[in-house]
Amino acid sequence: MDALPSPPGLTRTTCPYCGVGCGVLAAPDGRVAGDPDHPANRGRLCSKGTALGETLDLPGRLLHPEVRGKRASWDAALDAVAEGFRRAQAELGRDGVALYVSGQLLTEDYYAANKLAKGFLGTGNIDSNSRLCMASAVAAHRRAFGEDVVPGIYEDLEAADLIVLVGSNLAWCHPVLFQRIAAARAQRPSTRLVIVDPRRTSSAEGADLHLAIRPGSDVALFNALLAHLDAGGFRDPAFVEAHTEGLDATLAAARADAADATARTGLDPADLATFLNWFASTPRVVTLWSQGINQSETGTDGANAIINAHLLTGRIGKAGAGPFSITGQPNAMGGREVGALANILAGHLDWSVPGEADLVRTHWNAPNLAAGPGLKAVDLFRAVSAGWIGALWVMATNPAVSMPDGEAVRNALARARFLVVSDCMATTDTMPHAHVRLPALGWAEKSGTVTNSERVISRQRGFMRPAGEARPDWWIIAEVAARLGWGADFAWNGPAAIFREHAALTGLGNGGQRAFDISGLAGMTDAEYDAMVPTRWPVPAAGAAPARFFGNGAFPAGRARLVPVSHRARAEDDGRLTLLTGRLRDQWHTMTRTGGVPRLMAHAPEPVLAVHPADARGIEDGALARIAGHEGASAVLRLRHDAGQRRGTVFAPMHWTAQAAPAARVNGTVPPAFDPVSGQPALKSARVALSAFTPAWHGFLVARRDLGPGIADWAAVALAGENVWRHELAGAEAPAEAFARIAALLPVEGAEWARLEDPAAGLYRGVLLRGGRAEAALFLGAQHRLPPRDWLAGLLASGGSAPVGALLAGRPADGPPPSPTLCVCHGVSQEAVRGAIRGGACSLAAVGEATRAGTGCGSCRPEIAALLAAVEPVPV
Ligand SMILES: Nc1nc2c(c(=O)[nH]1)N[C@H]1C(S)=C(S)[C@@H](COP(=O)(O)OP(=O)(O)OC[C@H]3O[C@@H](n4cnc5c(=O)[nH]c(N)nc54)[C@H](O)[C@@H]3O)O[C@H]1N2
Ligand SMILES: Nc1nc2c(c(=O)[nH]1)N[C@H]1C(S)=C(S)[C@@H](COP(=O)(O)OP(=O)(O)OC[C@H]3O[C@@H](n4cnc5c(=O)[nH]c(N)nc54)[C@H](O)[C@@H]3O)O[C@H]1N2
Ligand code: SF4
Ligand SMILES: [Mo]
Repeated sequence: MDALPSPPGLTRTTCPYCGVGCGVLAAPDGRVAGDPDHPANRGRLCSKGTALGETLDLPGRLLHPEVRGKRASWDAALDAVAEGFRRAQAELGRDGVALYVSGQLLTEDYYAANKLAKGFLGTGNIDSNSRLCMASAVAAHRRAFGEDVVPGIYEDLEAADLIVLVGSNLAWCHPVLFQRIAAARAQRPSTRLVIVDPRRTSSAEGADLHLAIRPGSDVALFNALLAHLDAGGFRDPAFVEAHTEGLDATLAAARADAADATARTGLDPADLATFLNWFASTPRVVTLWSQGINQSETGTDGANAIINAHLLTGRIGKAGAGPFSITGQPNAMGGREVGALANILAGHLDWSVPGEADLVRTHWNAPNLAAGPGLKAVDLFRAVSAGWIGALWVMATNPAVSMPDGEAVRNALARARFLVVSDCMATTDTMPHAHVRLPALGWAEKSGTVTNSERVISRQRGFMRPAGEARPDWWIIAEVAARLGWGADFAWNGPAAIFREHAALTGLGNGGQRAFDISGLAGMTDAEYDAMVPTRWPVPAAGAAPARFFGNGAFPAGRARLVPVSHRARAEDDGRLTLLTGRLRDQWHTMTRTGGVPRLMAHAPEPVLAVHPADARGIEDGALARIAGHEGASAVLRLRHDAGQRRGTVFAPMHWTAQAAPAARVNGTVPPAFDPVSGQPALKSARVALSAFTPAWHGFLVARRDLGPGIADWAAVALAGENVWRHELAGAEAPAEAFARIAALLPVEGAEWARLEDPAAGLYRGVLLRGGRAEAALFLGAQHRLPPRDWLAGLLASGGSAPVGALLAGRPADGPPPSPTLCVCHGVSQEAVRGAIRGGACSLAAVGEATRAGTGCGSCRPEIAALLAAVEPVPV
């Protein structure tokens, strides 16, 4: 690809959220647009990408280093880190220290962290939050191909005649890719889309088939497929013969499962047959999978079951065909490349292959290279808790929220003898436990590379000055290394130098045995690195490389392996429900960035538990409900009846934290069970008991201050507009007492309360007025049904006024009652879209014309499609 000059005044960079890896054009004032020249998105951005400009001056940045709660100079903080690690190793030996890092680091940061841990501290104890995310896919690739390689590219999704999404809510989690698929299907309507997911997600809107599979039974489904493909003569005998091994045992295992496939998967036999026939009869098929597969005790087997079907039919390495593991974080792929997981070495090198550790040792000049793999995430935090790890360094991840067995992990962090946390934000749930806090550059400030799901390496380029004293992660690591005596080995003058060192390693001893080879980039000058265009690996030093891997059966290990896998039934007879956890459209993980953007909060302002009405134990829609799981730990969320939820399952988002809604954190309920092959935690299979949560009062407060979630027994706080916070509340005290107590927390100088009370009905409403304008609104009732909050919040944000009667009613004196925001780009409510449909708008385009909904980033289009299917037009 030729160099793309930056349009004048704009910086070409890459979105820091999901693994689609969209190119972004950023202006110095923080305005962003999709990069029309980036191959991943060709100008598109989703709701989160579109709102990036609103995350740049987030309050709450960590602005300077701190040691034991006190501001410190960089020198003092770095000295403290070095000393802490030195002491821990002196006391506990080499493996008495650990790093826990993240797919949100840039490749250069990630490489530096891994080099410090494995090369110089000499321990394998460096794991990444990718353990929670991609480990099963990595393990499956390695079992099947001998190396962790994603064969396909995004264009395959557009060239396919059948796309199967397994355990992936692409419409919300990889929205731009979903839009590419939608656009391709609009052009070629014969392209079929099948969704395999226990819930009817947004991705299922417009799909040709939704298989609401029993959780954990994907192996049985794909084994049934394999047996069907073989029995029906769809095997590619020449391909299988020449390029694979393991056929007989794999088929035997598959046939054993196939017999009972409908019982095991819980699928309708006709739907199952349709899927098997479509797959069998469509040569160009892509099977894309994500966390519904990976985050399971059988995650690696599930991924191999998918790959088996593609190997048997030779549908791999060809345009429009292949198994496709999609990555979650922006640099999940980069972390695998640099080997920052406890069980792999840098550059796709492996301890278990003779000679490969030597390549790393020599390249790094690191005689103390770790002798073998270290502790994986779950065991790593157990070791911290047990006191075996004397110093832990957490970078760019928030394990206090995102790890399973949340209570135990928080206890481990609290008990850690020496904890260093590098983050951009000052107040994550992990931060309070840190002995040393190190401020890292944020997205708009840092420079380096990331690799997306289709192996395209893109530049992130800083375009803003660092906040406070924030520094690049690689620099922080190199400075600590220098203080430990390894300055010469970490003497980089910038990310380009690190990238060159990393690229060079991938070519060492690589006569084509390792697919991951970017040694052709090792000679880049700083200027070339600065101008680097999106580049797909491999880039060998000599010769050209095709975009897809494994064309004509060229596997790195010679042959690919069909891996025999068998369905393992989950125990489901305990009267409880399976807790599926995952993501919401507009939130990113622990909300440290997206939670600060009101329009991103608007789509789902409070934590909601989706439950099939028949499983709701009589709990009403909109009431609070408790789920109790691992060791009795529980979470309380707002219950929503959702007929699209598979019976026997509930769904809760993973996003809520102690900062926003302490009682709605779900990971306490999730046990630390993991896949035995990959070590990836099973984050989607906790068993929980559902019960009503019946407080004495329910309420909400909208105010110009964040009073924090500590003001009631149950609370969820969300930014609802510029300087307006919405607090959802519930508690055990008498409603009148609660009203008085919370009202007293608000400043009243020059302001007065207008109140409406009906003690007999347990109803207390108040609006704090200053000069005729609402400062705050506090509504309490014995029932969970309360007026909508959006209108009041909007009024506070705009500084507008309204008659007191309307304020106390929580709705405008005239006009329609407010309803939740659906399209965040144009602020269009659900009700407005419903109204347009009732008025005759019968397509996405017509709704867009009538309301503008869906005409911005497009992330809400699947939800509009769902309303189009559900709402009847009113005949005129
Ligand atoms: N909006 C948004 N987008 C994101 C992120 C975010 O935080 N917010 N995070 C990014 C990251 S790091 C990741 S890893 C990806 C994750 O992307 P996805 O994997 O698409 O997201 P999840 O919501 O975790 O889970 C996907 C689906 O798996 C289903 N599922 C659960 N159990 C099973 C099962 O046994 N079988 C099958 N077939 N399906 C099952 C769930 O119902 C859920 O709908 O998203 C990335 N993109
Ligand atoms: N129940 C349940 N739990 C889950 C999941 C699930 O589906 N269900 N999914 C799992 C998955 S797939 C993932 S990926 C994890 C994600 O979980 P986490 O990684 O814990 O979540 P984030 O909120 O993304 O945390 C990233 C942190 O890094 C900081 N940060 C951002 N950029 C930088 C940087 O450049 N440098 C530094 N030093 N810091 C930075 C942010 O401020 C933030 O605090 O959650 C996992 N946990
Ligand atoms: S799909 Fe959205 S979140 Fe993902 S990289 Fe693109 S703009 Fe960013
Ligand atoms: Mo992830």
